[in-house]
Amino acid sequence: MSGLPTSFIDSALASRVEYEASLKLPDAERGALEARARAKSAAATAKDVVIVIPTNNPGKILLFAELNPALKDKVDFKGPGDFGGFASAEYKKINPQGLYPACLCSDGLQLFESTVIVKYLQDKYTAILTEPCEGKTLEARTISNLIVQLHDQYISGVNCTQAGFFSNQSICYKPEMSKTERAARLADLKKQFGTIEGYLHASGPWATGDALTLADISLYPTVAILKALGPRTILGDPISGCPKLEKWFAHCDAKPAFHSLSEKMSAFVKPWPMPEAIKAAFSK
Ligand SMILES: N[C@@H](CCC(=O)N[C@@H](CS)C(=O)NCC(=O)O)C(=O)O
Repeated sequence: MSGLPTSFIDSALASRVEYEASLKLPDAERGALEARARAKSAAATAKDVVIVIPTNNPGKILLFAELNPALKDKVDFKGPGDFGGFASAEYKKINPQGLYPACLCSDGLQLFESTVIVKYLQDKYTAILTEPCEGKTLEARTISNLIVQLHDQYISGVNCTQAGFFSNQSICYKPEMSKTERAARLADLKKQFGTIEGYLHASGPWATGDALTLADISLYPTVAILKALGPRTILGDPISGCPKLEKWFAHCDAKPAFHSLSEKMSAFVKPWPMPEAIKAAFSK
């Protein structure tokens, strides 16, 4: 078989013992062994690639990376254009839901769902994180999990990918939604923020107390994007009437990593014509 290494120096195998043992194998098996070892060593040096658009669900990963500068050497961010464009067949091979974000991990895993991806990075890179976003107490970690769940299930996520199904947050930008559904989702969105208000730490400054958690990383991008969209349409200020959320948001927004994400998302949604069109149609 051509292309087989003729010495240990040329081999991808990790030790001389392994290399010498491989010489006793048939060529095809040796070739496969060398190929696996080459792939492993390439993956060991490769970065994770997270595919994003500048909106709130991918925003939690962008924010986590911004808060943990050492991740710059470990994670690259790419956009839809690098994978065949929005909802392309190529992208759907990575994320069958056709939604953003997704992650091509350096170890070969392919992931989607923003919370799964952020937890993967949190777990994989524990040793180099300066802001691990993990609560210090059982209570903080558990309330953080609850807020993330409320956020992902009842505010930002759509749990059916067939046409005509929507998340609560999309009342601001999906014109196809019926008026009845939009009114119900508007009430529910307010209710969910009210529920989160009840679980927010009384004195903060972060969602669950004195340390950043995934609750902050998940909630901030959503409140920020809805603060940009809401006043243009039927929502208004998404957290009006929630004083703890208002105080928490101001605390986050004063931090450059948070504010710069908010600015990126605001610039992305600024040209959208949908919010005003929805408002006009809703009042008819
Ligand atoms: N539960 C998913 C939600 C993903 C999601 O809805 N992403 C939005 C961006 S914020 C999206 O891809 N929207 C594109 C579309 O609706 O066509 C997650 O957390 O990753």
